[in-house]
Amino acid sequence: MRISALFLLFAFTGMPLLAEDGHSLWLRNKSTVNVTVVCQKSSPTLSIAIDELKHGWQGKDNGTVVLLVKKDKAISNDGFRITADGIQANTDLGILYGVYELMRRQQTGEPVVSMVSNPSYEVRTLNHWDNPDGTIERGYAGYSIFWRKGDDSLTVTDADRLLWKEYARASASVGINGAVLNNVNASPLILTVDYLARVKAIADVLRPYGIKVYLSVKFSSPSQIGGLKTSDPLDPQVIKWWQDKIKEIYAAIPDFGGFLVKASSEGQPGPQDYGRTHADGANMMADALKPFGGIIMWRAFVYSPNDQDRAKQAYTEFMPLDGQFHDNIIIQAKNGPVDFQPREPFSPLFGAMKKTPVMAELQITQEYLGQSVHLVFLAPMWEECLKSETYQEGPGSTVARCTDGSIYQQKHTGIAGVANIGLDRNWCGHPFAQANWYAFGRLAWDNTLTSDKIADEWIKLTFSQAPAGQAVSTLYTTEWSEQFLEPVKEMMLQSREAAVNYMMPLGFHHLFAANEHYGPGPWWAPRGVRHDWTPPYYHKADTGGVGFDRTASGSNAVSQYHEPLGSQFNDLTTCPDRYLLWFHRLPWDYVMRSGHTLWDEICFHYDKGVQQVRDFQKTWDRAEPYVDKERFALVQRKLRSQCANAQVWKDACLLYFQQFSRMPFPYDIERPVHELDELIKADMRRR
Ligand code: GCW
Repeated sequence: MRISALFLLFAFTGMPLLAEDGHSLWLRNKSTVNVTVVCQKSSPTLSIAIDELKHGWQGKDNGTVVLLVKKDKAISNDGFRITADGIQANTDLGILYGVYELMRRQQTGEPVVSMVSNPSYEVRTLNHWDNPDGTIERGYAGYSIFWRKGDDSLTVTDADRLLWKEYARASASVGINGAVLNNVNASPLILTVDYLARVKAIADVLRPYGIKVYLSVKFSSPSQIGGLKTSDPLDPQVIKWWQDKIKEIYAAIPDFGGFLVKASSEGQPGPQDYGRTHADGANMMADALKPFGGIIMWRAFVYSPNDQDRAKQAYTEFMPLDGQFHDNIIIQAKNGPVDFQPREPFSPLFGAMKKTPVMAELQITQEYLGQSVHLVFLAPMWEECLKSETYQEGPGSTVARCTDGSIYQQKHTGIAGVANIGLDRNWCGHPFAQANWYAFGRLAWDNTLTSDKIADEWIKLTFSQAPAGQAVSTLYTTEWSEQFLEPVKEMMLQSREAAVNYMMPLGFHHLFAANEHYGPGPWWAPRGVRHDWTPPYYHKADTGGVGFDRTASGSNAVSQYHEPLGSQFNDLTTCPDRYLLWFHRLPWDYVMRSGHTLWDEICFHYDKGVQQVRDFQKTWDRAEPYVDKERFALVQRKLRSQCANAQVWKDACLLYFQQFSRMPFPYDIERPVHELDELIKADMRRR
């Protein structure tokens, strides 16, 4: 069977499948189909657009494309229009985006029709949590592409420039237009002369691709590197220090984007150290950036080990400040109220801050979703968040519409993704993790896209290659679709729910082993450790039951959601199962809508999660004839590890919780294969 399929493919394409290290991402198709490009203007960005067309054109042989930069009111910002003749846009960058759209349509076999496309958000930015020494916080694909260790770490080489260019191209091809070059846990070093010289070099390479650079800054920089006694945002010398620093940056990088700030959060310095508010701190920096057109993205990821439910704290702290932020500030809030868990309800700040733009921060790097080992396609998670109904301005007030300017008058709109990119040859560690970079860009451009469409595009672009002189879309035969595209797409679309099932179903959250956030650690709660950093704080399991009571009689986090949502979450009969233990604490024998007890339902979910990964293994094995050897083998290996880890998750959680439920496993689930003691010991040994 395998041999004949391989033979068929060989016979069909007329060439063997090529060796593939994954470096070309979704940009693999090169063409020898001729095209004439007519463009009256010239610029570095337009040269890229022309070059892309010449090398990737998959339309009619000897076709002609006209690129026209011309004002058109229907086109906004970076948008474009595809016409029968070619592409029209207000800006050169709009043309480049139009070229990528046109080519994506050709390469995926989607009809090229007349259309206008405008991005959902103005700022579509990657946040790199890269440190000046080249390490990456929560990075699982090697060291930083921007920074490195060593004496000559700041020397810019041709190899650096090439890599940055490839990165910029890939990002631009999906519409990303910003890059925050360093970790939000920022080193003050980044604002020193030598580092700024490298920032300028990066900006110069990224510029023609329309990618603006931004920096994360440490709030205490004036006292740490400026020789000042304080970093109080209301101190005139501090204000002057920031103004001078910003002037210095813009002298080198005239289109610098602005700052991303993590302040008064997880031990980072901030305005609260000086008795000032987030608004005082953000406004001071924003005012200094304003004359240059820069913006501040101020993070709302704040919580302290106090008596208030962690899930409530960002809202409690930021809502009273609504209306106080200057107009070049966007509040950047993680998708959920806690911290990038496999599943969270949306952050109640979306839509609630009506006088302040709020942007979603999504995490592309899979800190809590199996890192670069598990195959987890994240578009369904982001789609779930973006399409969540907030009811803030009546039905239809989805998170997407509350953040993209459709509902509120906002001077700026944005969306951020914490990047999963490193020096690994395939950029993201796992071939399928590339799909998450791709998906982030596509959703940032169009927040109404479905995960299904994004997966479809990505698979076609990533796993098929046009034979010389032939359009790639001719490869998409019924056989290819049925045997490869559809099953692999199905696997991707199910993968996030599978991870939720084997890690944290039914509203469980933060059951992770400490620090590394990969394996399970529901037991982990040593004395002296902040309670809000331990899993028992979140699951609260004992013989009486399990779950976090966030109802009106508990922490009342439900009250932060607009009606009717607050009541829906509060009421057991209307709270969706997927958020059950997020909002409710229930006895183990509580009878679910399904008729099962809560305990049985928990068992079924964990069991199902493992089964799903086993099915992914089979799906992938069947895909072998359609994939190059290298990527096939790598994904196969990773699925094996994912499966082993899913089994560990299931066994650890079920055996741990069984100590409290004191109920047997339902007979129709597979039994655990590990001992709880063994798993706990192994977890402790890793610390
Ligand atoms: O999820 C937590 C991570 C930290 C991260 C922090 C944040 C950059 O474990 O590594 O720090 O969130 O988002 O600030």
